[in-house]
Amino acid sequence: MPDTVFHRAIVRPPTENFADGLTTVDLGVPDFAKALEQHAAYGAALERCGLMVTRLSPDPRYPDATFVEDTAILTPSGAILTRPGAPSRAGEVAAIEPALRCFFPGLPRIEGPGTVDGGDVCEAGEHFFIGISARTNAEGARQLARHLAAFGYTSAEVDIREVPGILHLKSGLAAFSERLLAVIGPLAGHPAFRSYERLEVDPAESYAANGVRVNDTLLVASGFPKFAAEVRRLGLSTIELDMSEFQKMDGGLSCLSLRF
Ligand code: CIR
Repeated sequence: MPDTVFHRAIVRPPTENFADGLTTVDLGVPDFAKALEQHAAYGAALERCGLMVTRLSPDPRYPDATFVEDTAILTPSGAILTRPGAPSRAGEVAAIEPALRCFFPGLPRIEGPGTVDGGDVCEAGEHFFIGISARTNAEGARQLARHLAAFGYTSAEVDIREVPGILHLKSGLAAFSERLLAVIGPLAGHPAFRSYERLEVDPAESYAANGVRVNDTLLVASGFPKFAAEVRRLGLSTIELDMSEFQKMDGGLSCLSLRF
């Protein structure tokens, strides 16, 4: 089964109150103007990868709404609306639903008490890893696995609750192909990844693990030279993007778009 080919992406630029969003890191207050610039560069990079990019309006009701990835799971066979684990983000799903309905008429959803953040869901071809985290609970993971199975996909759970320093599964894991994963050390030995080739990310560069494959290109965060060199050694073409302002809000490359 070849890797998924992406044609479109949905993004939402940050709002002026972006700094009021949730964060667990202590990297300072994000600079709004710089965040807008970085977001524009991100959208342009998706276009360079051949995607048609839909830019939604910034939504000041939800300071974290720029992290659109958390609101839905998109697959070639259909989409699922999530139910984010942070109460302040719950309304983001209804806010994005109309845009998704243009492309996915049937949209099953995660129902309470289940919770799922899209950042906890990593697609590797026809197999999905589902993180159990502070945001995604076991009930949400079970519901999601059932929806994915109805679409013809398999899945495995990965409990990250004891893994320090990561908010979501994809804060420490990326699928660069259906066979190759980039993964942080504390997750590398997880049985769910046993049959995969693994590129273990240097602990000093763990943020770099949240790369995004967009067709033949990998989007990677700039400022992680060891990781960039390893990725180049694998023969993958990359676009490096400055993510400093989103990193301050616990966000990475994958969270800024829904790709399909
Ligand atoms: C949050 O805490 O929900 C946001 N500040 C960051 C969400 C990042 N999303 C992601 O990794 N998928």
